[in-house]
Amino acid sequence: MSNELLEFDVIAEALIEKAQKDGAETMWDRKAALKTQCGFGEGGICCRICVMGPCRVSPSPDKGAQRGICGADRDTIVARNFARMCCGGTSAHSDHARDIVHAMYHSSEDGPFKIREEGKLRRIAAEWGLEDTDTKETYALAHELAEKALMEFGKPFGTQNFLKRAPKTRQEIWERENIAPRAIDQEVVTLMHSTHMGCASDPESILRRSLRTSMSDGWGGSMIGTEFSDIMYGIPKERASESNLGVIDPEQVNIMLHGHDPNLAEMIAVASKNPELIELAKEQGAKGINVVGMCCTGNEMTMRHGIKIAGNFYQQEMAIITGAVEVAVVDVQCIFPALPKLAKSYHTRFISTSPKAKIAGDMYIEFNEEDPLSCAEEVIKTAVMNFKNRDASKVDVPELKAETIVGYSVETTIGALDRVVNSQTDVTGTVKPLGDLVWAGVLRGAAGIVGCNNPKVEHDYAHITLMKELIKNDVICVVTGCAAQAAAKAGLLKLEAKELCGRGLKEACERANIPPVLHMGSCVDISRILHLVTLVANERGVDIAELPVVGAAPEYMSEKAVAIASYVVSSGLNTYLGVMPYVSGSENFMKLMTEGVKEWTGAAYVFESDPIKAAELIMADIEDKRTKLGI
Ligand code: BF8
Ligand code: SF4
Repeated sequence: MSNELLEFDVIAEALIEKAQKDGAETMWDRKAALKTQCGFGEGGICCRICVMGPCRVSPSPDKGAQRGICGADRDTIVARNFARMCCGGTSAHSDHARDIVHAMYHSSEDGPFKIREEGKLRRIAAEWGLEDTDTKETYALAHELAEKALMEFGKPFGTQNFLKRAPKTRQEIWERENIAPRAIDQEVVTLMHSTHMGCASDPESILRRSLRTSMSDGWGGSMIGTEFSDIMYGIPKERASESNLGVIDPEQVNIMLHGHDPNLAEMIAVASKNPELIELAKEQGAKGINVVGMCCTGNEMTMRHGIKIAGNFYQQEMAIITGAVEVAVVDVQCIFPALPKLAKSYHTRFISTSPKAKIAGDMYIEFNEEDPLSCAEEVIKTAVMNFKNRDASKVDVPELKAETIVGYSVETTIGALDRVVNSQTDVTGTVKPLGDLVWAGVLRGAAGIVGCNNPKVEHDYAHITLMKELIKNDVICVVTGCAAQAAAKAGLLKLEAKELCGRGLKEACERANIPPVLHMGSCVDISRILHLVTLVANERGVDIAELPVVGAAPEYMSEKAVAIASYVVSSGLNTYLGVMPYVSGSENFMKLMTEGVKEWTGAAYVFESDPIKAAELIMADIEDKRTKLGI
């Protein structure tokens, strides 16, 4: 099958042809079967919030039905649908975080969940106002901090603890605009309530509440997910890895980890080193056990262990189509329900592990926090024993893979920045060198480029084109999620990528010995970007909205990305979306998103599907910010 949306991806076409030969169905077959997608859904003007509907209203104010049966007009319907996407995204990130906190609550000296970063544990405990953080026994403190973190989901009073990191000006804006998020569960529940039939109909109020709910993701759930994962599993450090389907090794037992939550993945990483299981693999004729990552689990694992990245969202099917994956094991989020059926076209066993994401047609091995290693060992044993079932005639692994450097947590990035200063005379261990580079104009600014793949967009093209345009113009890029994996595959996470940069960024990369595009982790790790930007704003004594920094999601598809865009805008950064969310049916709501919100937060959503044009807009935005700062 030839598909113009794949031209940028040099190995996809061959694998899709292979799938057809193997009688396996892919997302492209399903996309074709769907024919034209629904225009009402696309515009966000179909309401099925109550059972008097569904009510599809006209996108035009001049003809057709103007209101649903209850009287909701297109502005209300679009706003409510948008709000519910923010709820979905916030729930996903935050419930992930809750699982991490639960694991920390179960941590112990001799159990499978341990505290690896005692310093960070003590720092965050102090930041959150716990007592005796210097002296308390490690696990007693970890349990106390975990309990406090669980309260962030349901505390009856107060706002999210991490908001205090932000510049004072930003905190005042959040208070003034009533978008400072309270308990995470409360924000989601209250917005679901607001958008129930017969509740809020004022689009402006619904958008404000959507921002507040999304804020409970960015500065709540996601930030907790990142920081607590670091405490338990380690702060990511600079390290080498490889990326693309070529990391699947036909001579080894291949286990593809897919999903998001590092709890399961970490246990699999541990269990895959069990000498008995490695021996068992050898007895089956394999050279060893090869764990590879897909999507955000891949990001978590490459950031902390250098585990190789098999691919991003859109490649989850491709990996199985190689015919060399013994087990695809998943936890939550971004997992195609199509995978069990696809796996049956090959020898692959598809294993789900989370009761929250029980997938029809799976083999189910529940991940139990109280005995996590047994699930991991069973997964690996299943993979090892499945090696002999491979059909050699169906094995075809593309050779393509790219070297990559990963691991830019905030801490590691600050460490790298220390290389550009004179450690004898200058302050080290801060973001000051980054601020200096931006203020001096060596770097014009920075862009956080994040998000998914979407078959509405040529695979990886928008990510890579935007990144290349920006680095050419001396804008340093920080990336997470599937955007980071796109960058990795395209070679943008290598030191050599400096050759694609403008003079200033090239020089900065040489002095700091970093690539121009920095992998900051999974999608919850966008909180690392928020944190870094916050540190720079605080160091310079300005608000986040004043910095020459933008957010972008060129190929996003998920509700999580909608929540992300909303908390990034609320944090003061203009956010460039390459795919239209379902809001085009309401001009008024679009105007609120692109203009109105600017008056509240100092930033707005920008819709631009062409990455070249988006880059031009971003450069103009960055230069405008610089002028206003007088730099
Ligand atoms: O949280 S970028 S496709 S994998 S949603 Fe999913 Fe999108 Fe990838 Fe991670 Ni994020
Ligand atoms: Fe129709 Fe109103 Fe019910 Fe929505 S809430 S389905 S617009 S009647």
